Amino acid sequence: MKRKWKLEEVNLLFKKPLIDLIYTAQNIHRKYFNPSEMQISTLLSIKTGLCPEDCQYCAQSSRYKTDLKSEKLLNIKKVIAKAQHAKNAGSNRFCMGAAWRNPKAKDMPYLIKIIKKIKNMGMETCMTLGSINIEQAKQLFDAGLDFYNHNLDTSPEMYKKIITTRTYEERLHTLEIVSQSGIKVCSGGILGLGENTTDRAKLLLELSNLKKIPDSVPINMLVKIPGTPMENNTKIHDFDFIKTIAITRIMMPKSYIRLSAGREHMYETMQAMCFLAGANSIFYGCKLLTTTNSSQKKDKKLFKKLGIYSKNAFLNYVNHKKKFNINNNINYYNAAIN
Ligand code: SAM
Ligand code: DTB
Ligand code: SF4
Repeated sequence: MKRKWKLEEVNLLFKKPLIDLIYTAQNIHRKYFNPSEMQISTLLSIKTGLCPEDCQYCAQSSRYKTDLKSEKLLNIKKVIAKAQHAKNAGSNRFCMGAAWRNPKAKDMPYLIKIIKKIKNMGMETCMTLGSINIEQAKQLFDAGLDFYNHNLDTSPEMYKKIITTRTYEERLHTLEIVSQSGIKVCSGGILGLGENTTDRAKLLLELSNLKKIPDSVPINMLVKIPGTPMENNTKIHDFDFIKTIAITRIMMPKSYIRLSAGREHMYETMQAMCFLAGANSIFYGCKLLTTTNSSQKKDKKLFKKLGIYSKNAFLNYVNHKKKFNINNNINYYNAAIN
C-alpha cells in the first residue's frame, strides 16, 4: 500500500545529516533502478514567449521585460526534425513545451499530429501546455502522449507569492485530469525561489501524496533570468539542493527524478552527488526551453567518467554488437550516451 507522509516526518528528514540521507537514498535507489542507467529526455519549445501567466521565475511571461524573442507555433516539419536529431543523439523522450495558459480547440489537431509522428519514430512523448480539460487529455492520450509535465513548483503558501494568475488548486485539478486520462504524470518543482525548508517539505509532501505518485519528478534549480522579479535571487546552496534530491528519492522510491534546469552551471562533482542522491534522469541537448543547457559534449564526457549510460544507447550498442558479430564482453562504458 502507498505510504502517506506527514509534514512532521518530512521536516525531520530535512534535519538529518546530508551524508545519512544520501546513503539511505542510494540504497533505496538500488532497490528499484540500475544505478548506472540514466533516462534521457530532450526539450523543445514549440511556442515561445508572450505567456499570459505571471510566474516570477519565467522568461516567457509577457509581464516582464526579458531579452526573449517570442515565436509562434513551430511548423510540424521543424518539430519532427528536432525530434529526429534528439533521437540520433541518444535521447529516448521528446518533451515539448508551449507558453500558453491552456491549449485552444484549434491547437489540438496540430498537437495530435506531432504526437503521432514522434511516436512512429519510436520515441516517448511528453508535453507541457498549461491547464488542460478532460476532453483534451483524452485526445492527447488517444494520440499516444506518454507524459504530461505540470509542476507544482513549491508549497501552496509560496505559490501565491510567485504566481497570481492561477491557483495551486487549479494545478492539482489538472494533475488529476491527466492521471485519469491514462497519461503518465511528470510533476516537480523549482528550488531557489526564496522558499524555506518547510516549503520544500510541503512540495514533496503534495507530490508524494497525490492519488498516484508522479512517474517523473523534475527538480529545477532556478535559472536567474534578467528582467524577471527573480533575477537577483540568492542561489540555493549545493548541499541543500542535493539534500532535496535525496529526500525526493526517499519519498518517491520508484519515480524517475530529473536533475533539470540549472545543470549547465553545476560542477561535475555536484552533478555526481545529485546522481548519488538518486537523480536518474536529465535533459540532454544544448537548449532547455529558452535557456542553454549543459552541452552534449560535456555530458558525454561526464557519463564516461561516471560509468553512466542511457538505456537507449546501451540497447543500440548491444544491437550493434549483434549485427557485426562482436563477441567481446559487453562494456557499459563504451555505451555511454552514443
Ligand atoms: N507553461 C507550462 C507550465 O507552466 O506548466 C510549461 C512550461 S514551464 C517553463 C515548466 C517548468 O519549468 C516550470 O513549472 C518551472 O518549474 C520550470 N522553469 C521555468 N522557468 C524556469 C527557470 N527560470 N529556472 C528554473 N526552472 C524554470
Ligand atoms: C521542467 O520541470 N523543467 C523544464 C520542463 N519541465 C519543461 C523546463 C525548464 C525551463 C528552464 C528555463 C527555460 O529554458 O526557459
Ligand atoms: Fe507561462 Fe509556463 Fe512560463 Fe508560467 S512557467 S509564464 S505558465 S510558460
